[in-house]
Amino acid sequence: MKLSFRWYGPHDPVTLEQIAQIPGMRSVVSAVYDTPVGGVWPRESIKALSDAAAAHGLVFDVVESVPVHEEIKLGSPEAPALIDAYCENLRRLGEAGVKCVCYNFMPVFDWLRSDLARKAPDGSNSLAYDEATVLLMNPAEGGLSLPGWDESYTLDGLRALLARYEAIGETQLWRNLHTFLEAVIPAAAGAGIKMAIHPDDPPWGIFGLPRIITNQENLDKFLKLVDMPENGLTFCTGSLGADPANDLPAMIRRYEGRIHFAHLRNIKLTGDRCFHEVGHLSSCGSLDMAAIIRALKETGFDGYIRPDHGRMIWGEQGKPGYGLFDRALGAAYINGLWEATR
Ligand code: DNO
Repeated sequence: MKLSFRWYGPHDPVTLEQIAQIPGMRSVVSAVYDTPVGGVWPRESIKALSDAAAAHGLVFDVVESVPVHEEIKLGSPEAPALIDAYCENLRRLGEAGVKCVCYNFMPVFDWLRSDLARKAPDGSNSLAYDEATVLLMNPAEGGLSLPGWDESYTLDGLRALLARYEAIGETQLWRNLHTFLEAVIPAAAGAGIKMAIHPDDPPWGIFGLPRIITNQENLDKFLKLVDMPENGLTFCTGSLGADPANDLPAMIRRYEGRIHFAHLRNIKLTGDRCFHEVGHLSSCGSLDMAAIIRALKETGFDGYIRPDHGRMIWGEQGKPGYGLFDRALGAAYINGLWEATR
């Protein structure tokens, strides 16, 4: 496996020097953040990321994310040109040595939480999700704004978008995903890139919006849409693990060869559709991290792993989920489990 770490670019309070000091660290996971969604990334911006990583002995070979424009998910007349632009990004990234691209196909919102800083008794805080609280918020009335989302929506724009999705049920979303994959997967293969779709987080529909990358049945269906190794998964344990019906080690075995990127983190399930994020250690939460690593090891996984969201500990302030300290502890724990299953 190749150990990696997400870095939000030169404005990230976590520096590449700090990342490079984590034992076993190899790859930087990043993206070009100043091109609007749907645009083509300038070659110089891609090169700047590679150069910055190389200056710290790291490799920039994983992108998270090349975002998918809403018009593609909606399958509108603008979709074909936007898909062409997406493919052009893949060609440019391939030329720059990128091997894996993570993306998602969640309508309107990316990951969703009800609390970005839930306090734990030990003084740390972490991201939390409580469906009852989430359902009290009404996005069409400006009742909610969370990071991780496209913050460029105006309230009117958001309302209009939500209304357009009312006509798009799951069946149409699957069709639009299929159209996207039929163009993008061959382009990725030609560019030497493996595509890794990120599961929906949490893995169920919300606010009436369809969500389809959620469980084994749907992942089976997804992988068959374009049955090529380049059409693969980001196996995010925290996302898929929020549904206790998902047997994570069994799914890892089932998808041998199709998992290109693993996001490892632990969550504590405290009720139906209610959970909070915890330290990576198995005993801190509801997921058996050792069994997850063992399944990856036994299926010959040689893709990228990154510690995922961490808590805020030791007084660190920063981007929720993406501080240095707890993610570095997560990386050390992953290294330990990996070494122990040698
Ligand atoms: C959250 C991340 C997601 C992920 C995207 C991939 O922290 O795991 O935002 O990057 O869904 O497209």
